[in-house]
Amino acid sequence: ERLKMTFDARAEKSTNMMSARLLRLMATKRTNLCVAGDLRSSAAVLRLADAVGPYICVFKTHVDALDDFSGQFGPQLCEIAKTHNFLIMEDRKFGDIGNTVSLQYGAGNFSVAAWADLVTVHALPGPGIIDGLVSCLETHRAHLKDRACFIVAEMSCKDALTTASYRSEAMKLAETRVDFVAGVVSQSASGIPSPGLIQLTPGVRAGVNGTPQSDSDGLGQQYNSPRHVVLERGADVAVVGRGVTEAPDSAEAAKFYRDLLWEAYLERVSE
Ligand code: 5BU
Repeated sequence: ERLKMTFDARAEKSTNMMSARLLRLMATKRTNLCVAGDLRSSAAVLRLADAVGPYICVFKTHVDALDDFSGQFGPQLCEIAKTHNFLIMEDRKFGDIGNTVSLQYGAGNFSVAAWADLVTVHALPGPGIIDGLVSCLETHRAHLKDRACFIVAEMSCKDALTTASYRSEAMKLAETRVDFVAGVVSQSASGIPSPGLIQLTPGVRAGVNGTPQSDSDGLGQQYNSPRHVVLERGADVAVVGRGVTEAPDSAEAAKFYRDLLWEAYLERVSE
């Protein structure tokens, strides 16, 4: 069964080069933590990536929320990713027709395809959105082999419209396009069709130093504990944003989350 398999064993079953690469990275580095670097300045995001780098498998960005994005951001983040051995995910949540996402992915100010190993994609437009992203990589003739996406099958926020039937259609889309799909963003493992697909789960926060576990942020985000998302909801990679960025010491916090998440993973695959 998928959830009982080790990341290494699942990498063997993987049909996508990037999911295999990420699963092996997680197994080797012994971390299933993704930190969401949702800060306002490029320098602050780069500083954060460098500080949490030793403890993460993926660093997740929202570059359209930066006050001072410049063309140097991507290459600088790639340098830090190389030093600490993690992948970069731009959480762009593409959601348009193929032609438009192809432009948004490869061009514009952000040139996401040039520096982000992974991107997130809404399932809403159907298979054409994957075709659009792949065609962008084909025309640029670069990165065809070292890029992949995660399909947003289910959102973490309260009253999200990602219903059970939407979720199951999104899973089908993931399965039919494993050439470019490395995994799904989801709050549970139900219906994930293949052991090679990676479940990324945001909405994770723990009570630190005796402070109580918060279960929401006042704007619809819903939080679960690291242990709960890995053991009860099937998270392979857990995303922690403010749990790390609002902590007094982000490296300490990342280490704390890494330990809790990895321990939960070991418990899940043990026996
Ligand atoms: P937080 O600070 O841990 O709440 O940040 C969560 C991050 O994950 C943030 O960057 C969101 O944009 C992202 N996210 C999410 O919270 N829920 C979802 O369903 C998806 C992405 Br998809």
